[in-house]
Amino acid sequence: MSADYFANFDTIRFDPKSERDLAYRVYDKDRVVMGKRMEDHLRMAVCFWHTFCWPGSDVFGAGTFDRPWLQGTQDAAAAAARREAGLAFVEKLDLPFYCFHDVDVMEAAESVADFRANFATAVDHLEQLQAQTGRKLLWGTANLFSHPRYMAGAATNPDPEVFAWAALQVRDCLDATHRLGGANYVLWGGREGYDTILNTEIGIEQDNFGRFLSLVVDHKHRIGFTGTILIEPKPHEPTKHQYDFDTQTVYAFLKRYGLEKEVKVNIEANHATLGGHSFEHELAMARALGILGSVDANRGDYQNGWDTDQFPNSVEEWTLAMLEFLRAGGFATGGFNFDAKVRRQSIDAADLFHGHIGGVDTIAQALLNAAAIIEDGTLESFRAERYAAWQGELGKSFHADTATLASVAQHAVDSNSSPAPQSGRQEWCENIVNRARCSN
Ligand code: XUL
Ligand code: CO
Repeated sequence: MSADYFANFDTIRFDPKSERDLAYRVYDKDRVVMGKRMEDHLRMAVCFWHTFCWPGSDVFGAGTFDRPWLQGTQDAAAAAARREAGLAFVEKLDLPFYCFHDVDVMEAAESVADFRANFATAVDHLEQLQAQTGRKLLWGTANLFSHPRYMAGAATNPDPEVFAWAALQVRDCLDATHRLGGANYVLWGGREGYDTILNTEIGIEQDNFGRFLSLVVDHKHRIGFTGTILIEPKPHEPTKHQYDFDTQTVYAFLKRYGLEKEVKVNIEANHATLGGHSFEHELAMARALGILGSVDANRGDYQNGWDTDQFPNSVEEWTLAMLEFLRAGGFATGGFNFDAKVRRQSIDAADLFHGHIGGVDTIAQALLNAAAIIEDGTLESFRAERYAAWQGELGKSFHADTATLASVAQHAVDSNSSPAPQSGRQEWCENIVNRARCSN
């Protein structure tokens, strides 16, 4: 029984004075922060793909992990073992949620009939396991990028037959997510992009992508799914140029196809940094645009340019992100999903715990720091004060329907003076953030 793989591990609990490694030192799920329990703020999830499907392989070498559910071929027994191990692990971590791709939880199948039958078996089993373990589904998603049929994209494939296969997978996976009580449904455009413009018609691909997303949203309403549809931006990898480059690009795409009220973003920390942004920039942009949905929690590596999907471990960086998160009002249906994997040499069962415990405590500490900064109010007052003139008579008059470029320009002519420069006080702001580290 693969669930027994974790039999020697106790459930991970909050125990700040523990002498053992396997305890949360900060994450106290019942602690109330800014009026909400930590567990309800953070809504953390374990992902299937990195933790239960990836064997520890890289482009130079084979898998290094010796896990019972990775033994043998991609058969039904291995898939069932993965499902059991997955839910058992989430329960041991005492986290509320998990996430999956359709292919993560089922055995491989080539024909449509086999694919659907295998996935249906997996969903039945997951439903039982959810009831047994009390764990919930944060989001489901269809893998539209691993199978060779998707090598030239799914919804953006030049071949409509591939578009139909993608529709089949998303329809079935959205139905399954609905049945399992999932809180969201994610679309990461794995190969929705291009490698060379020499063979690519961007206009046709964009229209097909927009059409696909409209059909997904329509299906959501047809089946009565009340969760949120999320797009996960990423600038490149696997394709050279991914269409869902970043939050701002996704918003423009949603606007163009009239979907900006229907779809939000699932922001991934490492995708933000690959796009040349900071993680907090992407969160701030999503907040400004009103489309912050959920977060894939991980980090990249400063010395290389690919998606290393490491566990979050910088409280300093995450404090900046959590400020934006709290200002946005936190999650409605989203959560923090550990889209992160232990390193290839971290082969022990304990390493899976260390990775997740470290990530959970990093985010929990950042939440405490950000809450302390916001509750203290100094930084928030400064920010409000900086823009206060826009609430005054002058600022409002520039937004009045009667204002024209000429009337606004006339104000400068009439006042005939230079605006008084104001310090942006960046270093002082940074000091306020650093001070919060010592206060809780
Ligand atoms: C890929 C990635 C995916 C999505 C789900 O970079 O982040 O795992 O989160 O398809
Ligand atoms: Co992700």
